[in-house]
Amino acid sequence: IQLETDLRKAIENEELELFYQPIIDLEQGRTIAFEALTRWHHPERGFVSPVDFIPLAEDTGLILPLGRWAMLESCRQLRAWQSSFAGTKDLFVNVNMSAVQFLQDDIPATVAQCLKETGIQGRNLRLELTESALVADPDGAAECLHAIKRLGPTLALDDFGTGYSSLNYLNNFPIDCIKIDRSFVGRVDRDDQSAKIIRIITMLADTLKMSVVAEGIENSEQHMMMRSLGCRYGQGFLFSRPLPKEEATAHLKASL
Ligand code: G
Ligand code: G
Ligand code: MN
Ligand code: NA
Repeated sequence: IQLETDLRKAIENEELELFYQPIIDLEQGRTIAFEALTRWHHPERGFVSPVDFIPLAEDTGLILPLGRWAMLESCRQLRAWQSSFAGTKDLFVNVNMSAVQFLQDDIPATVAQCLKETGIQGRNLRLELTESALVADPDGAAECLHAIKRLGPTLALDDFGTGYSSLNYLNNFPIDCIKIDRSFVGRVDRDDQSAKIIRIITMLADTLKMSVVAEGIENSEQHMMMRSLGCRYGQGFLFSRPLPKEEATAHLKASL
């Protein structure tokens, strides 16, 4: 309960902060996007992990203001980068969306508001969702995703491989990108079976004209393996941890 009160205040007082993890083109080495990840520095408890406060936010409805804040702040940051640096026209920012937001918020309206307020192009925003956002109300979700896409943003299916990974999802929803969960990527250098599964996923994505991002690349063997298995993009500690905005800005400057 105390934590809930504190989280409510943290959202109101903007005590939350976004960190940004670079997403890399594995062939060219360029940073093509940043994934925005929310961080909370609690005044007494110190750093509280999103693994703890995101479920709390979902249970209490606080995920709505938190999610709106995260999207707006990501768009503002992208706008700042685009104003500061040439060659950032195609850079985009990935924002995580929770299933609860799909059920309770009017996401297309939130997206439209963020685009209007910051002036960024819709195509420079990518929303990450998990299968759980689609299961409860598939028809409602499909309608919502199409409404989002009409505004320009693209959609990534996060943690792919961990849920039911029903191929129906790829068929019935307008998904642009598959993010292969780090549980596969983390053992691709040791486990032939994981490599085979990843190969099937990249072939499937190619056929469906979706892009693929490998999550959690931690060493150069994994990097090389993912490339050779047909995965064009990746993120992970090998390239960079999630960075506070000043460091992300320095990273971007160096990678342009
Ligand atoms: O940043 P870290 O890897 O510790 O994140 C842990 C989990 O919290 C991940 O599943 C991530 O997607 C989720 N997460 C981080 N920031 C946000 C956010 O702003 N919104 C939502 N819905 N999830 C987030
Ligand atoms: O669920 P989602 O994919 O949004 O989770 C993102 C989480 O993965 C963040 O908490 C981020 O800190 C974490 N992460 C990013 N890169 C790596 C990595 O290379 N290794 C590990 N173990 N975690 C990572
Ligand atoms: Mn994610
Ligand atoms: Na993930």
